[in-house]
Amino acid sequence: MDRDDNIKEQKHPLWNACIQKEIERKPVAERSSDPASQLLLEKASREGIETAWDRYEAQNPQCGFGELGLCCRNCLMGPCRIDPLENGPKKGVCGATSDIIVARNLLRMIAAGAAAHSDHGRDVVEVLYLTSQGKIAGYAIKDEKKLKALATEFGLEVQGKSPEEIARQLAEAILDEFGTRKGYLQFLSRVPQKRRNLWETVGITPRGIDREIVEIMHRTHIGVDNDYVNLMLQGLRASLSDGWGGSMAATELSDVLFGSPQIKTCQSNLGVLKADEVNIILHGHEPLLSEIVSQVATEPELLALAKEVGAKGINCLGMCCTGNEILMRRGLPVAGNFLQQELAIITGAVEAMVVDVQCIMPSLTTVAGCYHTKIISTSAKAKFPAALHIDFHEKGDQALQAARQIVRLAVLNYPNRQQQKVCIPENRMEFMAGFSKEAIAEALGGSLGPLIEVIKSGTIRGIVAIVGCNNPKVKQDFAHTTLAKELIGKDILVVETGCAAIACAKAGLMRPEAAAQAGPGLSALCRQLGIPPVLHMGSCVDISRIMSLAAEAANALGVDISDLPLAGAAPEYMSEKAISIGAYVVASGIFVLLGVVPPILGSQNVTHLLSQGVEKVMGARFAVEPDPIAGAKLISEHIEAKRKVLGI
Ligand code: SF4
Ligand code: MSK
Repeated sequence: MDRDDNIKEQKHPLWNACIQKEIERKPVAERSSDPASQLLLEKASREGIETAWDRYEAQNPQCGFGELGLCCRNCLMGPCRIDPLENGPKKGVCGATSDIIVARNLLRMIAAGAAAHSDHGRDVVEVLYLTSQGKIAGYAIKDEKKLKALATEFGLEVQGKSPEEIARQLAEAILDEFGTRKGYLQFLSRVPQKRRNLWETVGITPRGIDREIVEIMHRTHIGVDNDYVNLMLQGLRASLSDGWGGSMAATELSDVLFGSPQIKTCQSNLGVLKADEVNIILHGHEPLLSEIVSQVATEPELLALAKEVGAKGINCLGMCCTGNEILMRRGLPVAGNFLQQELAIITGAVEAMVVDVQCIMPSLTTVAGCYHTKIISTSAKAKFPAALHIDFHEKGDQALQAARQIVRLAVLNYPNRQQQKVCIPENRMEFMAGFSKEAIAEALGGSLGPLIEVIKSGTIRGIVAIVGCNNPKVKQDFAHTTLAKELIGKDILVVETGCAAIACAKAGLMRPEAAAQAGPGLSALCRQLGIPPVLHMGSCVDISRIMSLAAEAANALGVDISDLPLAGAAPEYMSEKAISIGAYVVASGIFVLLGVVPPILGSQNVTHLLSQGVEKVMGARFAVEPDPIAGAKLISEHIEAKRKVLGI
């Protein structure tokens, strides 16, 4: 198929059809705590544009069976649902109880989340493999030091070999991990021995991600695994294969290909859009697309074309985790987090929104139909009716050519901007990012030792990872920022990834000046190092950076991860990936606080297992607390209890 045939602009009936229906809307101040989002929600309301908040409110009341996790359609004797009311059915047609149905549903969510992260990881490994063989243009090995360290970790000889040869062997070894027959993952060597022994005893040492996901789908088929405890153990095992396998491969090899993040200053929020430049938003997850598009956007021919059409330049911006990837490595501005994707188009100032995979709302093409924005899909795995599709195969020079074509289309779309519809909020916030584990160690003088010392001395009480999405069930960004402020005020260092990190960046909590909001110990440490009290560690898959850091700290102290004063929190999560993340964080020994109730309350046994029983085995559990102030108190109590046991 030649390149022109790859461009398919399908005119959908909804294209150019703004939604004029009158919608009863909640006040914007109840929907979002972000002033830029509030401004654009007002604009959406005036222009009759429907957003995720409108659709959420229209869904209410949401299905009670779904909320409790009590509906099953795993076979064609169903769909079945368990009615918690006294006279309702208590078993599905096959005899499945609420325990079985809730556990199976949760497992399938873990499988989907783990698959999303790990398929992203596989794409990155495949590009490294092609790069090592010179079969792809536009990519290179940027971090040879990390490449050699990883190869050594995988038992490969690096002496006397070219970077390309090492990269080929490493890519082959990691590709093998996806369906490995050796029965364990190489990255598990990072985990303290005590925890590995525990996983072995319980029978949840993770194998290759492909195998774990297939096994979840097998076990949750009608009439296979009917023991909710046994089911949940497989859920933990598959999630560990994500956290210590697929996600870790995505992070580590992205660093090899695009460079390990270093500390830098960036800009956030919709005020980063420029009134007199071509604005291109890169949205989704994989850095493979965003890195190359942002690279070609600096080419002289494309900049000259932008001048020709009357623009002063080309402004490449990120959104969601693609935004996190390019800000961590290139320092490019991030326009917003999950709930701002529609709002970005509503500014009327976006020439193209380029998307790959994950967290991309199907509504984007409808919203774009009311403005001049082109939605350009690029992955064969994620197509959108009414979007322009430009295939971004990472082979030969096609990725480069596709990237140039995308930027060109955006530039040529600039004259179509309707000035009377343009509203760019003034809200823009500077912040520090790039806190990879290596960059943190460098800032501390070469190792994590000083960080461990300040935790031991009590200068900082512990570390909490705040991660995850936005969800219209929660006032946008409010839970993320309130929880972070409460924790730093208690001298707890906060590390973040994903849309949570973007929320705190926009709120000014990632500036060194935010040290003034921290407790005395953390504040002094931040001033001494010139860093903020809330550190941006990257995208969703980069939670693996946090896991590696936790493992390294535990190994240095000679304890298990579960002994450390650590916690995780997902105050506004919505995606199945977050369910997988929560599961591997708990299985790794870290307490997790959720701000949104997961769909498990239909089974008292599963609820009890995850909120209490699991602690006896894993040394960690889940807690649900929608109020971020009460949540911070719970976390602080947990951290102080851990300190007491450790005797620090
Ligand atoms: Fe109903 Fe059982 Fe089939 Fe589920 S697996 S739909 S509970 S019969
Ligand atoms: S992008 S998974 S909404 S964090 Fe990673 Fe944000 Fe959640 Fe997607």
